[in-house]
Amino acid sequence: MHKLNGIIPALLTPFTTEGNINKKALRQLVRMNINKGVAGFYCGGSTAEAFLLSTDERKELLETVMEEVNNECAVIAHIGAISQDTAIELAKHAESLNVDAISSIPPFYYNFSFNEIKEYYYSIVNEVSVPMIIYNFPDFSGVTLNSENIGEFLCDKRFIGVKHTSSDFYSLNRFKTMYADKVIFNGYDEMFLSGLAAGADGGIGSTYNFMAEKFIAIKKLFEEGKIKEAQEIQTKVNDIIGILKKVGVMPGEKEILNLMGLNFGQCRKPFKTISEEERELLKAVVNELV
Ligand code: MN9
Repeated sequence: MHKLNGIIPALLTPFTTEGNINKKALRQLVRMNINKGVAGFYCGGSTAEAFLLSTDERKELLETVMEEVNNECAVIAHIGAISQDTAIELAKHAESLNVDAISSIPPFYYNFSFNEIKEYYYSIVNEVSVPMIIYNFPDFSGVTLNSENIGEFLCDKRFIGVKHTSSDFYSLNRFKTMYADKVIFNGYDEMFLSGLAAGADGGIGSTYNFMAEKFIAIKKLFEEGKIKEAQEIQTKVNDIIGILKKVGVMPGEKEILNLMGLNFGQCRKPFKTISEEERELLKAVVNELV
């Protein structure tokens, strides 16, 4: 198994003008990031528009990424779905491709009880032998997994970590303190350094798609104790994330990749289309990055 404690882009999904997955562009993005030295990829998550893709498209996405990665770094496959059966189907598919780990958001929308959420996760790990990373993202899923809930999973060796997309760093610190051997990922890129300070082993993020080198540098500086320098890069990164939040994070990220010469197209509807004015703002970001 590859080491997971590093910078892991949560891959965006490129679409052709006809609206199909653009495999060539996806391979280019993967290659660009392997060359930058990322620890691996998170495939098929929120950033990939997972819940706007069909089950077959989610499989196609992972197959393409696995082919291009060719065992050069880790791949974590997000297999989460509101339907337990679909999640199991995707988990089996991911296992057949030899991914390093699977990951899942808790089942959402129906306000499932914690017992139902446990049933969901255990039904998946009982069907496959690939380890699971819990994806805790209360802002989007509407489901909050507290440290007690997370503990109920992490005490089982099949659950190897948590992707924590939350500004609740107290909880992150508790997970890491109680389960030191598990891998804890920071989820919000704008708080990466804060996540490291709370005990995160690495990060999984969407802005890593086009500026992984900045986060690799923050992590290195943090480990060397150069906090002021790490903070300076985090602030620069946050200026860019501020612009993305203004124009719409995922449509903005795709436009940045388009401007960098990768053909990422647009997000699926109902995501917005970037306006000419917004494109100008993003051009300034790209000019600063290269
Ligand atoms: O994977 C990402 N979350 C989503 C985590 O895309 C929904 C983050 O990388 C954020 O996009 C990023 C901007 O808020 O931190």
